[in-house]
Amino acid sequence: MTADEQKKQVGDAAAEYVKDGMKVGLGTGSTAAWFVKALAEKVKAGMKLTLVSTSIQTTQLAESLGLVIKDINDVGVLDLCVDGADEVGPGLALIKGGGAALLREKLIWEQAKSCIVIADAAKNVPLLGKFPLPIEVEPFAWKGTVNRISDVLVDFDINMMPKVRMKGESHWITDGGNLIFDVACGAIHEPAGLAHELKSLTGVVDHGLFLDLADIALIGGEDGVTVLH
Ligand code: ABF
Repeated sequence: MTADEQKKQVGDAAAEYVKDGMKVGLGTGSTAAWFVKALAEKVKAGMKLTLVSTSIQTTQLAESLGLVIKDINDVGVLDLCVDGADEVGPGLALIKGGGAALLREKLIWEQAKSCIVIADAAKNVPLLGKFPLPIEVEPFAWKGTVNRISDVLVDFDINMMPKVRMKGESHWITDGGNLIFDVACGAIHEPAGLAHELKSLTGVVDHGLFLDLADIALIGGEDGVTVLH
């Protein structure tokens, strides 16, 4: 199975967790897109859902499929959020943010009773860090913030400089107007400690470490979907 076939496999599988009347958060990325498409089929067949989105990109996809996206401030606690990831590590520790949607994703995850992460097999790793860690930074005085981030990284034996994400010639600005810096950590041995220290820095809005947030992971593969707890 190709990675995309696995992404569809787990997107379809996640849609089976959605029941009529649920309030559901829609994730961002190519795997989450398969989930959105599967959900659109259920809604076409009569399922009634309240939906919120983690990005402009997902909102545009959902609305193109005839789905109605509500304002997260109008819906209260969500029953479920389904989203992709860049890496799924031990204890369902995740790296997310490759799609530059980490802040809105994390906010919606925090408002959901249950979170399901969906990923192709290659995303399932024994140690986080091969995928560069995204860090969302306030644009004002960002150079000072990057220096503070670098100091924290050194404390965790990560001697790599944060690299601003570019889209063509311009700095990639997130849906919320912030910058994304990627750090090629190589390996993250203390995800909780690093997450705490990064979040404490003035100028850091958030980061791509999603810890103790996923309830289950659906991992695609030749032999079917593996459910990780
Ligand atoms: C989004 O999906 C991002 O947080 C994550 O980086 C990305 C994974 O994208 P894909 O499913 O296309 O691999 O949730």
